[in-house]
Amino acid sequence: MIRIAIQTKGRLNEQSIELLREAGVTIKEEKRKFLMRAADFPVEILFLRDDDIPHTVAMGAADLGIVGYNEVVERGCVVDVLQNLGFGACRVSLAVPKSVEYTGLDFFNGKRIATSYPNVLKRFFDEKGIKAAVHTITGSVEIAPAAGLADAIFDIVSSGGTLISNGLVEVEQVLQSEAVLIATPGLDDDKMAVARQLMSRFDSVQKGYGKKYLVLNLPSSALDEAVKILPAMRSPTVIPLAQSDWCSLQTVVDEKELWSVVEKLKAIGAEGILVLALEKIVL
Ligand code: PRT
Ligand code: ZN
Repeated sequence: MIRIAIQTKGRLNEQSIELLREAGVTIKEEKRKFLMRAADFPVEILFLRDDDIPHTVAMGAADLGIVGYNEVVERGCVVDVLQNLGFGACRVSLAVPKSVEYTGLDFFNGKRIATSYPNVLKRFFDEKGIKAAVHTITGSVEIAPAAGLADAIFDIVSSGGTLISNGLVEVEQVLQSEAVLIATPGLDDDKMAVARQLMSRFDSVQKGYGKKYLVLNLPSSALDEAVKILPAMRSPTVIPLAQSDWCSLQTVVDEKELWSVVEKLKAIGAEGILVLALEKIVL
């Protein structure tokens, strides 16, 4: 039995549960407890505040954890980061009021900076030789400059909307983050085998993120051109149709390229184009 800690509620909770579910680890949602056994895989799920996950995994009270990389770095706990999980992307950045003239890192010398990530910030300032007063605030860091509590902030940014609505401008990106799978250092062989199995399943789920399955009919004469348009994993699957000069083509397409690919295929005579959801890619 392996124990994996995930966030109880908050931004990473739903996607952590969803990733586990897609990897074949399901928990009965209706009666959520602090510690739950998965129905179909030798895993126990421990629900914690994200702040507590790195420490819990470092001391071995949970074998694995799903948490933002920013929390791992901030807590400074000794854990192994096994895998990036492809969700919860954000950055931890310095931001200043848009009214000030920002001329570079020297700006922060002698300034007061509000943050919930004091350790990451102090380390960054030490590396850069900046002497600033770092004030730790839990909660709404972005209101600190307007409230006269700080000259600048160091906080998580994702879309940037929160900064804009508080009259702040992002000036330095210090740490890139996303949800990661962490492990207690030196897991025994049995637990590591389960961890590897989970990692391989997570990998398959992630490979399916942002991908679509495309099925279409095409005049056989346009096949060579279609193959050039399609960025298939190896090469598209081609199936002959009853009408001898036509074929059916199946392939995986990145969602970002979907419309441009579809339009190019239509231009060379493709018909009956189906775009289907793709769940996992097992390589
Ligand atoms: O209760 P608990 O302690 O477990 O949760 P929490 O409130 O400390 O964390 P939570 O749930 O807000 O975030 C969990 C993790 O999600 C973070 O540690 C990050 O790894 C990740 N993440 C990804 C984010 C964001 N994106 C994000 N946008 N965490 C917070 N934000 C906040 C940010 O603090 C700021 O207030 O969103 C605002 C900025 O967002 P934009 O889109 O306006 O730029
Ligand atoms: Zn937290």
